[in-house]
Amino acid sequence: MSSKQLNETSKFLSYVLRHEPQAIGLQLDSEGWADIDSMIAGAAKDGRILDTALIQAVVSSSDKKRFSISDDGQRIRAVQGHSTSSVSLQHIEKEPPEFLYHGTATRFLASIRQQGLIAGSRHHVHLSQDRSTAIAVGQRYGKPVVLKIEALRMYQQGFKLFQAENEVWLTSHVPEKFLCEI
Ligand code: HQG
Repeated sequence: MSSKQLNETSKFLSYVLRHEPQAIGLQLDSEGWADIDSMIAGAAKDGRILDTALIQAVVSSSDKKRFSISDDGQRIRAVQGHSTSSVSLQHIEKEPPEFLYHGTATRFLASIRQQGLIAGSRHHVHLSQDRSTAIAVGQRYGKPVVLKIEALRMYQQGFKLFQAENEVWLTSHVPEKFLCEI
C-alpha cells in the first residue's frame, strides 16, 4: 500500500463519512456509524475499489486519528469534522485547559473580528491544544495565523466545550471577546 493510496483513500473516507454519504448511497446513523461492507459496495459502484485491509490501514495510519472502527469490526465512523445533517454525534463535554488555539488564514481575520469564530459548514468550530497543530490547520487556507482562545473563561461563563475521541476540541461559536492575540 503506497502512502499516496492511503492518503487518497483517507480523503475519500472523510468525504463520505463527514460530508456526502449519499454520494455512494451510504446510510450513517446519528452517531456517524456506517456499515463497512455497505461502504465498500457503494464505493465499488462509484468505481472505487476498497477492501477491509486498505480501510484498516487508513484508520491505523491516520496522523489525526480521524476514524474509528467499532469493536465488532463491522462499522466505521469519522470521529469529528462532520457537515452532514444526518449525523449529530454526542461528544463528551469537558472542562478545557485555560487556553486553546485555532489556526486560520490572515484573509479571514477581519471577518473573525466582526463575528468571532463560526462553524461554517461544519457542526463545530475546531480548536487544538497546541500552536503547531493550529498552524498546520491555518496553512490550508493561506498565510496562517494562530488565534489564542480563553477557553476556560468561556466554559466558566456557560459555553459548552467538547473533546472528540481524537482530542480535537469542539464548540459551537467563539465570540470575539474570548480571542486574545488577534
Ligand atoms: C474560518 C482539519 C471568516 C476558520 C483540521 C477556518 C481541523 C471564519 C474556516 C478541521 C470565521 C473553516 C477543521 C469568520 C471561522 N469569518 N472565516 N467569522 N470563523 N472562520 O475547514 O477549523 O484534516 O471548516 O478559521 O485539522 O480550518 O480534515 O475548519 O479557516 O481539525 O481531519 O473558516 O479540519 O482536519 O474551515 O478545520 P474548516 P478548520 P482534517
